[in-house]
Amino acid sequence: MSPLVRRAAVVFAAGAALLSGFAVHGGAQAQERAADASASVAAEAATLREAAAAHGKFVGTAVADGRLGNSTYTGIAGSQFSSVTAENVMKWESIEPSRGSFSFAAGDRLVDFAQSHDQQVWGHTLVWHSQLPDWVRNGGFSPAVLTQVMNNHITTVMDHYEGDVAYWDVVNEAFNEDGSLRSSVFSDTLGQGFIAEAFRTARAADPNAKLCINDYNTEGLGAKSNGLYNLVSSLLSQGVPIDCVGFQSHFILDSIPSSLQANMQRFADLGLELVITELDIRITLPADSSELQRQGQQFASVTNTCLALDACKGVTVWGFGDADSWVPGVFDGQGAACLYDNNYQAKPAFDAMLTALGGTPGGGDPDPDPGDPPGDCRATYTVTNRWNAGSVVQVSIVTDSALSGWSVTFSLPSGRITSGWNAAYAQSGTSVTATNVSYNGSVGAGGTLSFGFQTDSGAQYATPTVSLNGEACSA
Ligand code: G2I
Repeated sequence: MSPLVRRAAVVFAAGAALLSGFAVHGGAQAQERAADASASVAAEAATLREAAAAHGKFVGTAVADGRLGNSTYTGIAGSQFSSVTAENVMKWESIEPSRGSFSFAAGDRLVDFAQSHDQQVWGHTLVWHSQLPDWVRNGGFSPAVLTQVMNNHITTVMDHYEGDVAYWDVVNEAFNEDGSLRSSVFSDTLGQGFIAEAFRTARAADPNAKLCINDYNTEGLGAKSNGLYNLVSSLLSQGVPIDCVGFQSHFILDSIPSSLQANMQRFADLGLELVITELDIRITLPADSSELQRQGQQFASVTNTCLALDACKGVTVWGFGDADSWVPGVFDGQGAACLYDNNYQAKPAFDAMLTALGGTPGGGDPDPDPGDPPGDCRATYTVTNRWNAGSVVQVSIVTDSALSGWSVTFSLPSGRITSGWNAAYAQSGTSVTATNVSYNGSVGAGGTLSFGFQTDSGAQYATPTVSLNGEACSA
């Protein structure tokens, strides 16, 4: 999409925000009408983004570039979220892998995805000690040259995405746990002044983008958040253009800081916008159902904290599917940190977050695919493995309507099901009925259900018609 068209999309989003602000501030009657309208929208909302929009907030997700070809993934990313953050592709090592040579293709893919789904783009991240190419980290640059290298990176990237990216994490993870400044090529060479320099350069590059400082373990009151608070207060008093603070919120089950709201409030009192930028809640595996329920309550409580603060503009989760999460790769034996499970089935956390936003799990029917009649479904029936006396089949169905409980029927012309997963199976002659199990019965509108099984036959046969709750799905 051309930069001009992209710019128009952001201007439109800003206009919509202004309009809703006007309604809320336009006198008591208008205020009541707006509140009524919000309440009824939220009551019917079956998606996170609709429910959040009724409060004037966004709900975002990190997006993994490598998943943009997976339609289950893009279906959820596009329908549930109103903001997207590049999980990796806008980081320095991806965008300027060698000095002065910029590679925007992957970031542009995300911007195009966002624009085709009416989403905001959150830029992540300009100045960070990690995922920083060696030519910067070990470049041995003098302070003057490193300043020029940093400013050139900020300016070139922000110019490219000007009008497309609403918020930038300008400086990421600058603090140690004790609240002191982290050692990095930037702080070691330029001192703390690199932070003010980065923000001033960013403001000049794109005066309309909101500029944020983002960190982890700064969510509750404590030494690290004190360090951040003191620095941000002092920079603001010097006129450094900082607009917002990102609280990453990579939490551990049962350890959400009790001072989250009090801490966020003191930053709000500085006049800043606040955002939960990378929420996930990890569990020691395997997660049992009581842990998954508690995880849901904790996603809801973080969401409620954002709802309680006018300054909090939104909540972004760091990926929505457990299969895509960074957690298991970094914390041995931990995972299940997201809203959806490994098969993109909504977990209790999804329902809890939606409910906290005032939406109704399984409610409403905001047909995500308006070309199709409501209630429509599309099925994929894939034989993933076949040998002389056996086969493995995976079935996935995208449903336009929300489901609370499902039953899928098809015929298996040859052989019998010997084992299966993610459904309960009954077979009578050639007819098979697969029914949801306890954890995957509720599927939001636009969501996907999937299950699989093994048979004792290696025969080849044409793909059968698959029906969902009595209605034949298209293939
Ligand atoms: O570590 C979790 C997040 C903490 N805050 C800043 C975020 O940017 C960070 O995200 C993670 C990504 O989720 C990972 O996907 O940042 C990691 C790098 O620090 C990302 O991991 C990297 C792997 O380490 C690389 O091996 C891999 O090549 O992802 C790269 C791209 O897939």
